[in-house]
Amino acid sequence: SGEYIYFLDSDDYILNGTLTMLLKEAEEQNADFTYGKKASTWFRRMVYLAALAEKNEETSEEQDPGDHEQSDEHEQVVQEQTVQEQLRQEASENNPDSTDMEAPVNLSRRERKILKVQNKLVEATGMDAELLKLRAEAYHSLLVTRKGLRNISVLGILFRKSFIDENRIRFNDDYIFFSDSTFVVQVLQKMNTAYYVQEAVYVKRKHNDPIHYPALSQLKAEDKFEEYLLAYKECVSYTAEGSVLRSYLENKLISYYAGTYAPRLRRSEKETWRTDRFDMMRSVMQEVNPEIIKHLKKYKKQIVKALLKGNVKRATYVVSRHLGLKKVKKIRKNKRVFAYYLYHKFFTKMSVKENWVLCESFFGKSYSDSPKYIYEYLSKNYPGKYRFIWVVNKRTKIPYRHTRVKRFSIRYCYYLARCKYDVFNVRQPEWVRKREGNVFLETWHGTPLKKLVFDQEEVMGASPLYKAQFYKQSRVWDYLVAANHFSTEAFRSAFLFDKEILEYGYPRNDILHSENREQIASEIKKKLRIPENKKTILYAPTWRDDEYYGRGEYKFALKLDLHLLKKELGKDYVVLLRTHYFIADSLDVTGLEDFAFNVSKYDDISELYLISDMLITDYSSVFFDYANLKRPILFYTYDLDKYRDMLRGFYMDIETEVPGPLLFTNEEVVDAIRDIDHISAQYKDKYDEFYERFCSLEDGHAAENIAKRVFNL
Ligand code: C2G
Repeated sequence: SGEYIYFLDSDDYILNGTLTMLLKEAEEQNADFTYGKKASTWFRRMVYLAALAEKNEETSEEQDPGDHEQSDEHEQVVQEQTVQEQLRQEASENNPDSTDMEAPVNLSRRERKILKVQNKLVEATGMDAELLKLRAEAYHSLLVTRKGLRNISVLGILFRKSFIDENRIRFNDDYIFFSDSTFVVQVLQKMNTAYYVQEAVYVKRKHNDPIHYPALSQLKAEDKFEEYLLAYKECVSYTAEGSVLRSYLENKLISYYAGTYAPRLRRSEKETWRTDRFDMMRSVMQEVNPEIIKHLKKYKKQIVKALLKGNVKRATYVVSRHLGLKKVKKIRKNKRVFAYYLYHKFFTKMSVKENWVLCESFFGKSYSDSPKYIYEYLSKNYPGKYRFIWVVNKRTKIPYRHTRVKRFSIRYCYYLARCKYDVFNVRQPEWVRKREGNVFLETWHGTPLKKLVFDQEEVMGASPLYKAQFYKQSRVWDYLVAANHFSTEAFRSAFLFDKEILEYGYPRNDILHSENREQIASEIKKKLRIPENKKTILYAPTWRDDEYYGRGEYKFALKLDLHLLKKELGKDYVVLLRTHYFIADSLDVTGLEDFAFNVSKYDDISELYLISDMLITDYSSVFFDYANLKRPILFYTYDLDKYRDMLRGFYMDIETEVPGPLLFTNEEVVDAIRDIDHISAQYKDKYDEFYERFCSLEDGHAAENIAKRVFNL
C-alpha cells in the first residue's frame, strides 16, 4: 500500500506469517515501527533450517512417491508453528558451538534487562515509566543487545513510511559497513511508539563461504576504522548530551576501543594504529561524558585514561598486561590451552626431526584407515628408518615399534611441532602452523558421494566459519590421496586443493586385494565370535548433519528393523552393525545376541568388509571401497529426499549410478536380501561399470606407491 517499509537481505529468510503479524500490530497500534526477533546466530539458523527440512519432508510425503521434483526447490517458507516450538526449545538445549551463540533469550531475563533500560530512561527524563516501556524495549532489542555498531541493523523491522518521511530519516550513502547504525539511532531518537512481536522471526543467513562470497562483515577493508568513527560521530550527533541513548553509544565506543582497537596496539604491524589512528580515537574519546569514564572498571578506565593522555606506550602496556592475565587464567583452567600455548611458544621453536612420522586416523578414535596401511608398509619394509608416533585415544593393539600420544595432550602438541612427516586422514587442528621442511600427507577418508566443503551451498551442522577454517587447514597439506579420478576432480573443487593429488587407489583398500584375504577373514570372524556357518550382512550407514547432541556428537536412530530381519532371515544370516565414528548413540542389541553384532567400536572397517557377504549402507562412502570385493550392495535410503535435497546434495545421481537398488522400507530390505542372487545378476553390468570407474586403480599396492612418492624412497 506504500504505507510501510520493510528491509530484508536478499538471501535471508523470513518465516511465513512474520510480515502479517508485524503489519497487524502496526495497524492496530498505529506504531512508528514494529519488529520481531532476529535470529542471526549459528544455532538459531540451524533450528530454522531444521524446521525447513521438516516442512519439506511433509510436502514430499503428500506427493506422488515417484515425483521428487518439487522438493528440489529451495523453500523459503516454513511452517511457523514448528519453528516457534523449536525456538522455544532453544534455550534449554545445548549448543555445540557455544562461542558463536548469544545468551538464550529467556523471557524473564529479557524483561529484567528491559527494566534496567527503562529505569535509566525514567531517571534521565523524569517521564512516566509506562510511557517509556516501549522505548526501553526498542533500545534493548535494537541497540543494547547488538554488539558494536556493526550489528545494529534495520533488518526485520516494519516501519511506517510517514514516520520515516516526517522525521526525514535517511541512510548515509557514504557508508559501506555501518550504514544501519545511523539510521536506527535516528529512529530510536525520534520514536514514540513501537511494538515488539515475539513470534515474528527474521533469520539472518550467515555467509559460510567467505573465500568466494564474503559478506560485508567478512571483508577486511583497510578503512573500516575510519568509517567506524564517522558513523559513530554521526550517531552521537542525533542524540542529546547526557541522554540514555548517547550513553549507550559512548559505552559502545569504549568497548570497541578497549576490546577491539587496543589489542592492535601491540599486535598489528601497521604503525598507524599507534600513531594517526590513535590520535583520531583520542579526539573522539575526548567528547565522551567524563562521568561514564569515572565509573568504568579498572582495565577500561586505565586504558581510556592512557588514550586521553595520548600515551600510546602506557595503553600498550595496559592491554598487554590485561590480555596476558586473561591468557594465564585460561591456561590454568584448561589443559588443552596450555598444550597449545607450549606448541606456539616453545615446541615450534625446536628443530624439525627428519625421520619422525606422526600418524592420526579419525581424530585418534581408532588405529585404522589409510594411515594404518602406510605405517605398516613403512614399518615392515624400512625397519628402523623412521620413528613413528601414533595418535590414539584408546587402548588398541598396534603392531611394530611406535610411540603413542593422546590427541590434544602436551605430547601431541610436541610431536605435531617436531615431526617432519604427518600422515592424517582427517583435518589437523586449526592452530597447526606449517613449518619449514614439514611434509603433510592427507589421505582423506573416502570417495565422496555427498558434497563436500566448497561444493556444499549451505553447510549444516557446522559453524559459519567452517569453509574458511577448512581452507586454512588444507593449505597445510602437501599431498592428497585419491582412490580414483572422480575423487581427484571432486577434491580439487571441494577443497580448492591445487597441490599434488596421488591418484593411486586407497591404502586402506590394499587389504581387500591381498592374496590371503580368506585367511584374514576367517581369523577376524573367530576373533569377533561370528558364526562361520552363517552369511554376514554389514550395515554401515553414515551420519546426519541435522541430528546431533553437540559438536562431533551425532544421534543415530536405527531404522533397520532387526527383529523383523531376525524373524525373516535369522536362519541363514547374521548382521554386523557399524555406526559412523561421529555417532554418539550406542545401538541396543539386547535380545538379538546371536543375530546382531555391534561392531561400531571395531577399529578398522576394511577388515569388516572382508568378513561380510553383503553390504547395506545409505550415503556413506563405504560402498566405493566395498565394491573392490565385487560383493552385493544394497542402499537403505529411507530419508533420501531430506538427505540429498536439504542436507548435502550428491556428486552423482544416486538413483541411476550406484551398483545396487535403493530401498525405502524394511520389507523391501528383507525382500532384496532374499532375492540377492537375482539382484546381483540384474546389477551385473552396472556393477562392472562402477568398478571400472571407481576401483580399477586399486591393485593392492597403494600404500607402497604413496609411501615411495611422499617419503622419497
Ligand atoms: N565409516 C565407518 N563406519 C560407518 C561409516 C563410515 O567406519 N558406518 C568410515 C569409512 O572408512 C568411511 C569413512 O568413515 O569411508 C567416511 O564415512 P562417510 O560415511 O563417507 O562420511 P564422512 O565422514 O562424512 O566422509 O569423501 C568422503 C566424505 O568425506 C565423507
